[in-house]
Amino acid sequence: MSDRHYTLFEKQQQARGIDLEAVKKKLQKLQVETPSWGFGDSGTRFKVFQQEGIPRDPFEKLEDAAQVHKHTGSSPAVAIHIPWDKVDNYKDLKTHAEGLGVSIGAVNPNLFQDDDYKFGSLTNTDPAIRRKALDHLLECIDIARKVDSNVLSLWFADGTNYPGQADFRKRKNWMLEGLKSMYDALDDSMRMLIEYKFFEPGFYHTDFADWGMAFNAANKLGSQAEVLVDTGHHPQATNIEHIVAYLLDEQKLGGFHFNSRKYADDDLIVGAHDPYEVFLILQQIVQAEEDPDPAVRKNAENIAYMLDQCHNLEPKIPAMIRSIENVQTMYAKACLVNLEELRTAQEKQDVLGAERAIRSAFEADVTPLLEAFREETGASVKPMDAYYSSGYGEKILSRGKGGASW
Ligand code: PSV
Ligand code: MN
Ligand code: MN
Repeated sequence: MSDRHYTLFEKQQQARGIDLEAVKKKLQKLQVETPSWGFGDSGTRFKVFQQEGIPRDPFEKLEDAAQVHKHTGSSPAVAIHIPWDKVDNYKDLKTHAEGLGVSIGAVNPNLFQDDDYKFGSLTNTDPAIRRKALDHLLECIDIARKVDSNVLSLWFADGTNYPGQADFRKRKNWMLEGLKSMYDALDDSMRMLIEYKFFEPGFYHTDFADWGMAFNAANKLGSQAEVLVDTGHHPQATNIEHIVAYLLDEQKLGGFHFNSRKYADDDLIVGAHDPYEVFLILQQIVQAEEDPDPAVRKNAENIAYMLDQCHNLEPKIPAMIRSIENVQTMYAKACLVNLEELRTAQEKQDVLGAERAIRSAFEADVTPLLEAFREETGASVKPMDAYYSSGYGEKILSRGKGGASW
């Protein structure tokens, strides 16, 4: 992209009342964590496809994640999943990450892959299994301390398949009791993010079925508990940006798991199917970043942005690069909304004027801005091309097939 393109774009945006230098500062703060499990082999209920060159252990997963950050400049942390990323010495893992120019982000406990959790983890009728689940959560807090992470990211597969299978209210209370014990063990700097999902693997009910349930639990627990919005975990047509605005206003928006879903929890590349939805979510955040209320601004600035994706067919590293670029692109567009114009239209109840304020930003081509931004910050101007010509993808083929799963 030539300077000429950027200069022209800057002029056009100035004419709309947008200062691109301010947008670049905002882009600099947007950091999106990649999931370690997104670099491993993955598949569907029907088959896990093995790709060549998949990392064989958590150390190699970090190496691949570091490539994403090297080219995008915007994904400096990697979420880990325990026990998928279990190692003998977590300090070694942390040091390895640092040597690669990344850090370890959210620690995700796994309460769904043990036979004991077949009928629930923290919600199990058996107190010994509830205790085992709690012990795992406490172990994850300890791991978070060792890797210097302050985010515990919780997704529960707990749920049922049939009416009458379990007592909803007993489970609700067991869940809260377990979470309370976990909450009490958190360091002051830590926060726990509670994810919700309306179905799967339980198809009749799940114990955190929607944001309201996660929000209620987070409120009962205290200020270190917040809600995590996974974009793939809603029924079709849910207005996710409304949920996001609501949580921001309550200062309970902890973070995101970005991905794209067409039908269910598809975990596909974020923005692949509905970039407008991603844009509208991020626009709510940009608006909150400028809110007159400092508490709302503080929440907007402390959001943990993470990807939660599995690339079953496509090569993993470029898919992650594409995902980070997609979030960045939608965020840059969201920053182009003239908030004054939007507010004025809203005040005047000018429906079409307000919609135009939103839509005109979405329709802008932000390529000149992103390329200038990447050049100035030392990232690759064209991250995907740079990765493909780096030779890294060929180099890792020597790992062969049969790497780590998830
Ligand atoms: C399962 O639905 C899931 O995709 C959740 O979104 C979790 O965040 C993720 O797996 C990792 O445990
Ligand atoms: Mn998730
Ligand atoms: Mn999911």
